[in-house]
Amino acid sequence: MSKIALVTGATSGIGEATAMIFAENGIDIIITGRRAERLNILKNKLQDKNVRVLTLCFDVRDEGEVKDALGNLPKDWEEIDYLVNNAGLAAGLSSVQDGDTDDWNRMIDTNVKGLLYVTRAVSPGMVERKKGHIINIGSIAGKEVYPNGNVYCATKHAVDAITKGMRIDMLPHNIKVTQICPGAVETEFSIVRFHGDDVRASKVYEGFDNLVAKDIADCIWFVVSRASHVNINDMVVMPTAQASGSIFHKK
Ligand code: NDP
Ligand code: 8X3
Repeated sequence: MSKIALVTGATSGIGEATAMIFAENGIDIIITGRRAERLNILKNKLQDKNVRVLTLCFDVRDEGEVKDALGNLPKDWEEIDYLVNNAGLAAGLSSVQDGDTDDWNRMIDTNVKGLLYVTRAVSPGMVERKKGHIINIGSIAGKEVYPNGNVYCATKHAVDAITKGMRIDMLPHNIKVTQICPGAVETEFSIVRFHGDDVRASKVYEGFDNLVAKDIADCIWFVVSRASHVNINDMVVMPTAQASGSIFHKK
């Protein structure tokens, strides 16, 4: 029987590329996000790879929606092998004294609480079956703090801590837990961060070779395709031209 992966935030960027690499490797795939139309378009592309695809449209911030979607999976989709907690965002880039509390709530609710709600719904099945692999998408922003990154960095530091905690909790149950921490990847991330200002967003990636979503999807595939006794705990992946959250070598 083929394995099953669930990727949150598959309507764009890293999640979409990850769904594709799973499909290319014969993994049946549950794709989630809030944009139903994009999920359907992606479903068609993934099915071309001859795998089964289930779309689930929900907001990870809404505990009820998460429970509803993941607590009522069709029988032949229940046994999830890989959970990729990818859905997330940055909103705004400003000092704490100038920060927008709506932005803060969006980031905390999505990046921290959303990841927890999804994991709470999926992990008991893994524990029961004594197998599974959870991959959390952290960030370089979860390893250090950069100017005006305050709350986004805090949410990714939380992902870092939650990942370590999960690994301890899952240890007796034979479940692998990995964190992948990318540097700058050009996706819709900066457009979302700057509230739709795509000119400002594109400037983030000017003057150096940024990562692309497939670079991170390749890393995710690497970690899930190791032998059963090997777990990659943590992976920090940067563009060659990026040394830290805020130090870039730009042409
Ligand atoms: P994108 O904006 O391209 O993709 C984000 C995805 O998250 C979308 O599919 C979006 O789907 C989903 N999402 C956002 N909010 C919610 C929500 N409330 N409920 C459900 N799904 C949601 O960005 P990336 O691909 O770059 O980001 C993916 C992850 O990678 C994030 O966790 C981000 O923090 C992290 N990351 C990104 C880096 C980068 O430089 N790009 C670097 C380090 C980490 P929809 O809008 O349809 O709901
Ligand atoms: C996303 C990339 O540069 O904002 O996590 O930390 S960055």
